Amino acid sequence: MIMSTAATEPLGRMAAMLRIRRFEEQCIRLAQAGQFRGHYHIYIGQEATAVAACAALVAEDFVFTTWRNHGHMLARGAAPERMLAEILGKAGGYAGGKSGTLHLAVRDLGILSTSALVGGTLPLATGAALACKQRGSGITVCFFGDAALEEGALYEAMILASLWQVPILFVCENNTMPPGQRARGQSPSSRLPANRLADIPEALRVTSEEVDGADADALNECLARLAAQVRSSGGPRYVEVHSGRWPGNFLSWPDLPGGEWQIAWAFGQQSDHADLAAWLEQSDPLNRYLRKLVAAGTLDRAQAEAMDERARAEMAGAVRFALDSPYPPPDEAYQHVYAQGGQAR
Ligand SMILES: Cc1ncc(C[n+]2csc(CCOP(=O)(O)OP(=O)(O)O)c2C)c(N)n1
Ligand SMILES: [Mg+2]
Repeated sequence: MIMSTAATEPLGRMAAMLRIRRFEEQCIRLAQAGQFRGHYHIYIGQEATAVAACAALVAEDFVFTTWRNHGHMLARGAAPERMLAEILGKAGGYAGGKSGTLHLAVRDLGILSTSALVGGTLPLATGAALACKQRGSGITVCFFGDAALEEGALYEAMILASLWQVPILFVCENNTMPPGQRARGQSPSSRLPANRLADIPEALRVTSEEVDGADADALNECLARLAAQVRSSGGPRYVEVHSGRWPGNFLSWPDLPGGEWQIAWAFGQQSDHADLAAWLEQSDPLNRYLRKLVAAGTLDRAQAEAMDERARAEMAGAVRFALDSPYPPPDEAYQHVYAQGGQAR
């Protein structure tokens, strides 16, 4: 069942963003404490995109995502404790501990796949959109990073989506930074000869537009409108979301420069970490949205603190569940690995 976190009202969207922020911080803490190994990726700074996109979906729709998948899954209604247990490789996780962060999926929520391949999600999502067309209902949302535009799979998928006119919303999350502003060790920007990446889908007759990833209301309006167009026209749409890259977003080893997000930062106090302070001001959708809601009188500091307390408590509970969950027994290692005659065994 889809949970009510696919919020459409301002306070619901704020709460949904906060849940993602607090989940991701716990994830970093668990990784740094050695509770799980391998690389992982964090969605801090892009929360408003997942929340807006998932608010536009209904139960029968499909979601495809990448290694930066935690926010998409939470916004779609996945249970944080089962996600964290999966990330820790525990039996209580969505795939019994076999998928880890890089292959999280929840079929009942229509989250059919996380692809850890750059661009890998696009052909799968286009296939699901073709399935939506054939059954006559539902749409597919496909999230991917800006580097996917350097992959042939993206062009193949987008050409087919355009030729076949399938109901898919392509969401390119461009979190690139100009080289001069990028902290040492961060991912390079995509390198493409197009001046404007959003021109590329237009050339394939996929209508595209751009939106500011730090503006939660603009995202909400844009993604609701595009999802409605996909639903009514049955054809593809494309959006490029521009997000300022969060300073902790180091390749596969995220960190929390300046510590966990503080509500006080939205109420005039400044972080002592200079990069973080600048990012909070210009690019953080959460900080900016909280400030906006307070200025509009939609909520006050006490209400914001109570909302944050609920998010923190929920994620602390998720951590306890994940840590308490046992590892799967070794004799299950070969179960659910191979498919035979349509059945996993
Ligand atoms: C086909 C392929 N090539 C290389 C990689 C290694 N890789 C993992 S993430 C990444 C950068 C992706 O950048 P982007 O799509 O912009 O997403 P971001 O991580 O910035 O959100 C690369 C090159 C991969 N996973 N798959
Ligand atoms: Mg990127």
